[in-house]
Amino acid sequence: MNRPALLLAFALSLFAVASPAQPPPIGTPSHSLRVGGAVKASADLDLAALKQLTPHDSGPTTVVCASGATMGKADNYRGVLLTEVLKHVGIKLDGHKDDRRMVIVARATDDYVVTFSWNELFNTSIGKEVLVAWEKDGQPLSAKEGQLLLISGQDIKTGPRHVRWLDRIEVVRMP
Ligand SMILES: Nc1nc2c(c(=O)[nH]1)N[C@H]1C(S)=C(S)[C@@H](COP(=O)(O)O)O[C@H]1N2
Ligand SMILES: [Mo]
Repeated sequence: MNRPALLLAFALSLFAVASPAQPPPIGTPSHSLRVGGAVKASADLDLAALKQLTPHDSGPTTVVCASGATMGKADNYRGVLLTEVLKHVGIKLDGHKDDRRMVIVARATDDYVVTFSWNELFNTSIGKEVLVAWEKDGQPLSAKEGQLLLISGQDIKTGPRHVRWLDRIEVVRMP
Protein backbone atom coordinates (compact mmCIF):
# COMPACT_ATOMS: atom_id res chain seq x y z
CA MET A 1 0.00 0.00 0.00
CA ASN A 2 1.32 3.49 -0.81
CA ARG A 3 1.54 6.21 1.81
CA PRO A 4 -1.75 8.11 1.13
CA ALA A 5 -3.66 4.84 1.00
CA LEU A 6 -2.12 3.78 4.30
CA LEU A 7 -3.06 7.09 5.90
CA LEU A 8 -6.61 6.75 4.62
CA ALA A 9 -6.89 3.19 5.99
CA PHE A 10 -5.57 4.41 9.34
CA ALA A 11 -8.05 7.31 9.45
CA LEU A 12 -10.94 4.98 8.56
CA SER A 13 -9.99 2.51 11.28
CA LEU A 14 -9.83 5.35 13.85
CA PHE A 15 -13.29 6.46 12.73
CA ALA A 16 -14.63 2.92 13.12
CA VAL A 17 -13.30 2.70 16.68
CA ALA A 18 -14.45 6.21 17.67
CA SER A 19 -18.03 6.02 16.35
CA PRO A 20 -20.43 4.52 18.90
CA ALA A 21 -21.93 1.13 18.04
CA GLN A 22 -25.27 1.73 16.34
CA PRO A 23 -28.12 -0.42 17.65
CA PRO A 24 -29.24 -2.78 14.89
CA PRO A 25 -32.42 -1.44 13.28
CA ILE A 26 -33.97 -4.89 13.39
CA GLY A 27 -33.52 -8.00 15.52
CA THR A 28 -31.12 -10.70 14.52
CA PRO A 29 -32.93 -12.95 12.08
CA SER A 30 -33.41 -16.48 13.28
CA HIS A 31 -32.12 -19.31 11.12
CA SER A 32 -32.92 -22.22 13.37
CA LEU A 33 -35.01 -23.29 16.33
CA ARG A 34 -33.27 -24.75 19.35
CA VAL A 35 -35.55 -26.99 21.39
CA GLY A 36 -34.33 -27.82 24.87
CA GLY A 37 -35.17 -28.29 28.52
CA ALA A 38 -37.35 -31.24 29.53
CA VAL A 39 -37.05 -33.01 26.18
CA LYS A 40 -35.73 -36.46 25.27
CA ALA A 41 -32.80 -34.92 23.39
CA SER A 42 -32.18 -31.25 22.63
CA ALA A 43 -32.40 -30.40 18.94
CA ASP A 44 -31.41 -27.53 16.69
CA LEU A 45 -33.87 -27.53 13.81
CA ASP A 46 -32.93 -25.43 10.82
CA LEU A 47 -35.34 -24.54 8.04
CA ALA A 48 -34.63 -27.76 6.14
CA ALA A 49 -35.33 -29.83 9.28
CA LEU A 50 -38.54 -27.93 10.04
CA LYS A 51 -39.70 -28.47 6.45
CA GLN A 52 -39.37 -32.24 6.95
CA LEU A 53 -42.27 -32.06 9.42
CA THR A 54 -45.94 -31.92 8.37
CA PRO A 55 -46.58 -28.42 7.01
CA HIS A 56 -49.53 -26.35 8.17
CA ASP A 57 -51.22 -23.29 6.64
CA SER A 58 -52.76 -20.72 8.97
CA GLY A 59 -55.23 -19.16 6.58
CA PRO A 60 -56.12 -15.46 6.94
CA THR A 61 -54.53 -13.95 10.05
CA THR A 62 -54.54 -10.44 11.51
CA VAL A 63 -51.85 -9.36 13.97
CA VAL A 64 -53.53 -7.22 16.64
CA CYS A 65 -51.48 -5.52 19.36
CA ALA A 66 -52.59 -5.69 23.00
CA SER A 67 -53.52 -2.01 22.54
CA GLY A 68 -56.06 -3.03 19.91
CA ALA A 69 -54.10 -1.61 16.97
CA THR A 70 -53.94 -3.74 13.84
CA MET A 71 -50.25 -4.32 13.08
CA GLY A 72 -50.51 -6.48 9.99
CA LYS A 73 -52.54 -8.92 7.96
CA ALA A 74 -51.67 -12.05 6.02
CA ASP A 75 -53.70 -14.36 3.80
CA ASN A 76 -51.54 -17.23 4.98
CA TYR A 77 -48.59 -18.19 7.12
CA ARG A 78 -46.98 -21.51 6.29
CA GLY A 79 -45.04 -23.47 8.85
CA VAL A 80 -45.36 -26.35 11.24
CA LEU A 81 -47.48 -26.59 14.38
CA LEU A 82 -45.58 -26.16 17.64
CA THR A 83 -47.23 -29.40 18.83
CA GLU A 84 -45.60 -31.20 15.86
CA VAL A 85 -42.19 -29.78 16.76
CA LEU A 86 -42.65 -30.92 20.36
CA LYS A 87 -43.85 -34.39 19.29
CA HIS A 88 -40.83 -34.65 16.96
CA VAL A 89 -38.34 -33.81 19.70
CA GLY A 90 -40.28 -35.58 22.45
CA ILE A 91 -41.11 -34.08 25.83
CA LYS A 92 -39.41 -36.00 28.63
CA LEU A 93 -42.25 -37.29 30.77
CA ASP A 94 -41.92 -39.11 34.03
CA GLY A 95 -45.27 -40.85 34.29
CA HIS A 96 -48.89 -40.22 33.42
CA LYS A 97 -49.31 -37.03 35.45
CA ASP A 98 -46.14 -35.26 34.31
CA ASP A 99 -47.36 -33.69 31.05
CA ARG A 100 -49.60 -31.16 32.80
CA ARG A 101 -46.65 -29.72 34.76
CA MET A 102 -44.94 -28.52 31.60
CA VAL A 103 -44.61 -24.89 30.53
CA ILE A 104 -43.45 -24.25 26.98
CA VAL A 105 -41.43 -21.06 26.58
CA ALA A 106 -40.89 -19.49 23.15
CA ARG A 107 -38.03 -16.99 22.92
CA ALA A 108 -36.67 -14.74 20.17
CA THR A 109 -33.17 -13.48 19.43
CA ASP A 110 -34.10 -10.14 21.11
CA ASP A 111 -35.19 -12.09 24.22
CA TYR A 112 -38.87 -11.43 23.59
CA VAL A 113 -40.57 -14.29 25.46
CA VAL A 114 -44.03 -15.83 25.53
CA THR A 115 -45.34 -18.91 27.33
CA PHE A 116 -47.79 -21.74 26.71
CA SER A 117 -48.85 -24.55 28.98
CA TRP A 118 -48.81 -28.20 27.93
CA ASN A 119 -52.58 -28.34 28.43
CA GLU A 120 -53.16 -25.25 26.35
CA LEU A 121 -51.20 -26.74 23.44
CA PHE A 122 -52.25 -30.38 23.63
CA ASN A 123 -55.60 -30.21 25.42
CA THR A 124 -57.36 -27.12 24.02
CA SER A 125 -58.04 -25.97 20.48
CA ILE A 126 -55.48 -23.15 20.86
CA GLY A 127 -52.72 -25.69 20.17
CA LYS A 128 -54.22 -26.47 16.77
CA GLU A 129 -53.23 -22.99 15.59
CA VAL A 130 -49.88 -22.28 17.24
CA LEU A 131 -47.58 -22.15 14.27
CA VAL A 132 -43.83 -21.92 13.76
CA ALA A 133 -43.82 -20.15 10.40
CA TRP A 134 -41.18 -19.52 7.74
CA GLU A 135 -43.41 -18.21 4.96
CA LYS A 136 -46.01 -15.44 4.64
CA ASP A 137 -48.27 -15.20 1.58
CA GLY A 138 -46.02 -17.55 -0.38
CA GLN A 139 -42.82 -15.60 0.35
CA PRO A 140 -40.05 -16.46 2.81
CA LEU A 141 -40.32 -14.26 5.91
CA SER A 142 -38.18 -11.14 5.65
CA ALA A 143 -35.37 -10.47 8.13
CA LYS A 144 -37.59 -7.91 9.89
CA GLU A 145 -40.36 -10.50 10.25
CA GLY A 146 -37.84 -12.79 11.84
CA GLN A 147 -37.03 -15.35 9.14
CA LEU A 148 -38.79 -17.64 11.63
CA LEU A 149 -41.78 -16.55 13.68
CA LEU A 150 -44.38 -18.04 15.95
CA ILE A 151 -48.03 -17.05 15.94
CA SER A 152 -50.95 -18.22 18.05
CA GLY A 153 -53.90 -17.85 15.68
CA GLN A 154 -56.73 -18.29 18.17
CA ASP A 155 -55.61 -15.63 20.62
CA ILE A 156 -58.02 -12.70 21.14
CA LYS A 157 -55.07 -10.35 20.57
CA THR A 158 -52.67 -12.10 18.23
CA GLY A 159 -49.89 -9.51 18.61
CA PRO A 160 -48.50 -10.60 21.98
CA ARG A 161 -47.91 -14.23 20.97
CA HIS A 162 -46.61 -13.29 17.53
CA VAL A 163 -42.90 -13.85 18.10
CA ARG A 164 -40.61 -12.44 15.42
CA TRP A 165 -37.05 -13.87 15.27
CA LEU A 166 -38.17 -17.04 17.08
CA ASP A 167 -35.07 -19.08 17.88
CA ARG A 168 -35.70 -21.13 21.03
CA ILE A 169 -38.32 -23.38 22.58
CA GLU A 170 -37.72 -24.40 26.18
CA VAL A 171 -39.81 -27.03 27.93
CA VAL A 172 -39.87 -26.22 31.65
CA ARG A 173 -41.08 -28.82 34.16
CA MET A 174 -42.74 -27.00 37.05
CA PRO A 175 -41.43 -28.36 40.36
N1 LIG B 1 -39.22 -10.77 18.85
C1 LIG B 1 -40.21 -9.89 19.06
N2 LIG B 1 -41.44 -10.21 18.68
C2 LIG B 1 -42.45 -9.34 18.90
C3 LIG B 1 -42.24 -8.11 19.54
C4 LIG B 1 -40.92 -7.82 19.96
O1 LIG B 1 -40.60 -6.76 20.55
N3 LIG B 1 -39.92 -8.74 19.69
N4 LIG B 1 -43.30 -7.24 19.73
C5 LIG B 1 -44.65 -7.82 19.77
C6 LIG B 1 -45.73 -6.86 19.71
S1 LIG B 1 -45.90 -5.79 21.02
C7 LIG B 1 -46.66 -6.86 18.69
S2 LIG B 1 -48.05 -5.90 18.74
C8 LIG B 1 -46.48 -7.68 17.50
C9 LIG B 1 -46.59 -6.75 16.32
O2 LIG B 1 -46.06 -7.28 15.18
P1 LIG B 1 -45.16 -6.40 14.21
O3 LIG B 1 -44.35 -5.48 15.05
O4 LIG B 1 -44.37 -7.38 13.45
O5 LIG B 1 -46.13 -5.64 13.35
O6 LIG B 1 -45.24 -8.36 17.49
C10 LIG B 1 -44.86 -8.91 18.73
N5 LIG B 1 -43.69 -9.69 18.52
MO1 LIG C 1 -47.94 -4.89 20.83
